[in-house]
Amino acid sequence: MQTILKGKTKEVIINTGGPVVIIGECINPTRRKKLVSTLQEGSFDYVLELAESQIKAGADVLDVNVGFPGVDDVMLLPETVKVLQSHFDVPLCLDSPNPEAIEAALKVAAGKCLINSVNGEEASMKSLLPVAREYGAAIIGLCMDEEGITHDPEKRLAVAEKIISRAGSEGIKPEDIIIDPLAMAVSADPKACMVTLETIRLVHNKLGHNITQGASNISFGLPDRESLNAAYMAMSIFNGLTCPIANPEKITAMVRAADLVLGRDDFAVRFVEYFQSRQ
Ligand code: THG
Repeated sequence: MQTILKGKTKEVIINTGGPVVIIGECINPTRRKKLVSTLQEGSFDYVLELAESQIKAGADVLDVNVGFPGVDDVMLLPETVKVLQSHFDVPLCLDSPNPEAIEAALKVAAGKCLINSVNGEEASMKSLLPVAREYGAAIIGLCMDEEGITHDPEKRLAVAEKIISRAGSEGIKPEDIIIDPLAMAVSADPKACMVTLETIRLVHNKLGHNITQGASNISFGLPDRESLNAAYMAMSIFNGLTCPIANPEKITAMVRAADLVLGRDDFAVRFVEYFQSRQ
């Protein structure tokens, strides 16, 4: 299955058979005070810096989250999208819990965006699926609903199936739905990673959809997050993860290595190119 996203002109194809597509996570106020302060001053310079450095480091798509307390992201998200698209051609992943901000951003965005995210709750599906359909956007479907986040992979699969079926009846094609099995902190729950890895395997084998997840979620509260994230990411890719949301500075080398190991990089062309670009 292929999910196609577009910037102004550039197409990015996410294929369930790989290679892995990287969604850069860094335009996000979590732990980035400078992003909040510069945006509060009305400056997009730092957003543009984050975009450029992530693209250089291997990001194929950029996640854009500008939500923080006291901000009106119904105004700020579309403004940020316009500024980013006037400088860069990569497709954007619009990351906001506010459906109005998502819609306002889609109104001004060129190409084909990814909505981050829709979940299995009635209110979420009802407000966002018609918007996705109207603007021709793809969606990320989170494996959670009114019952919360289950620890049973089969139940997470069932939530994914519910979102896919409901989206289908709203006129959204299966290939435009990327499933997020929900990566959670392993410090808080020793089984957290295994539940998600099994969900990835089930979604990949039974539904055949593209799969994303926040790559650094699992390591919250632990030292040496990079090693932990890399181990988890490699196993996730083997099970069917195709488009992680991650810091490209920290993940691209490992992703190129995983694609090579999995026979998706003939003669190690991309692996070597990336290595050389970092010298
Ligand atoms: N699924 C979906 N969307 C998501 C997430 C998900 N969006 C948000 C989040 N999870 C993914 N994005 C981030 C962004 C920033 C950080 C973590 C996840 C973060 N970064 C630290 C920093 O910048 O200091 C450290 C991370 C690092 O650089 O290694 O806190 O799960 N659909």
